[in-house]
Amino acid sequence: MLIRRRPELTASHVTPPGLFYNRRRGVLVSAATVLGAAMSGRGAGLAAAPAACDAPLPEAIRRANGETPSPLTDIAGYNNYYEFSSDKKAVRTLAQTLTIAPWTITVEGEVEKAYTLDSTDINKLFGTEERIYRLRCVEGWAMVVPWSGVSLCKLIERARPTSRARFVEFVSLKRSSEMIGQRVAGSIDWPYREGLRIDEAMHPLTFAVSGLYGEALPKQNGAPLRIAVPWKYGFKSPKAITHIRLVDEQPTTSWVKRAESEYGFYGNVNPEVAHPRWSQARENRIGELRKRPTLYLNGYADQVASLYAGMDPARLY
Ligand SMILES: Nc1nc2c(c(=O)[nH]1)N[C@H]1C(S)=C(S)[C@@H](COP(=O)(O)O)O[C@H]1N2
Ligand SMILES: [Mo]
Repeated sequence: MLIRRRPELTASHVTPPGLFYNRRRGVLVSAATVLGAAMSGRGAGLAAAPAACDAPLPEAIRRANGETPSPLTDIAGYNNYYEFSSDKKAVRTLAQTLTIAPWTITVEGEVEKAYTLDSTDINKLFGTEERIYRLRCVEGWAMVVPWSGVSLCKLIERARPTSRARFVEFVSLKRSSEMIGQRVAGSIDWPYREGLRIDEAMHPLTFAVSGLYGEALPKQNGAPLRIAVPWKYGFKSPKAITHIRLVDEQPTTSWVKRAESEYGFYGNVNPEVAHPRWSQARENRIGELRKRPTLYLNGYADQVASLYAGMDPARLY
């Protein structure tokens, strides 16, 4: 078992050098890939190029390998949502005070065409599909969740990111009049902020969620729009987002700011990297008696391990 030590982070090893977004091809490419293509004269079919936004995901991946979704009563009754409470069973009731319409989502920053939409326009513009994803909280509990929504890359592509867009920052709502947990002293520095590297955000698995079990997303699960990044611990999936900001530097995120020794920017699920206060080797799927072994990248390694080529997995907590 690896016990993690504080890494000496430098910008050069957290960001793959020379990674940029190719607007025409709709993919992220590396400078080396482009050079290789130029030298070999092959413009298409580059083995090393990351998946395009519309790359089809295998059916098994979209359906959690046929695993049975957790009951709605668990998914919508046991929640982490510190804007309301740190009591997971109280969130369901407390979150009902939130007004979710009208609600705008702004995509901005290092883009050619920033835009703002009402949350209800997202499915009209981009369509909707179901994804059954495993969700693994850093605390050690897990569920299987039938979300509906759209790949986040569709929302990002519409704004046409510039070559300076290397990270994506998500900003959740700050409205203490309706979010009583935001009035608690010593809590998170609101609003909740999260972030991804641009290639993580553009990966077709990364999902902008507007529904659950085929219905509108319950408020306690992050309505009207939350993110789901299934290979990362749950804290990397922000709820009630209002801004998606393309930025050139790695953003500061809420949990890193609150407890830098416990949470990192990556939050990749890894059974071999213990949290300073507990092991991550096993997990408790809500409703089950026996614990299950935790899977590397939460079982999505075939899809996303290549995003971290050349990086030490022990540092990606
Ligand atoms: N805005 C916001 N987003 C958040 C959180 C939060 O407190 N506030 N908690 C995170 C954590 S720790 C987890 S495990 C998941 C839980 O999602 P769920 O309640 O839908 O299962 O939401 C994440 N997104
Ligand atoms: Mo979590």
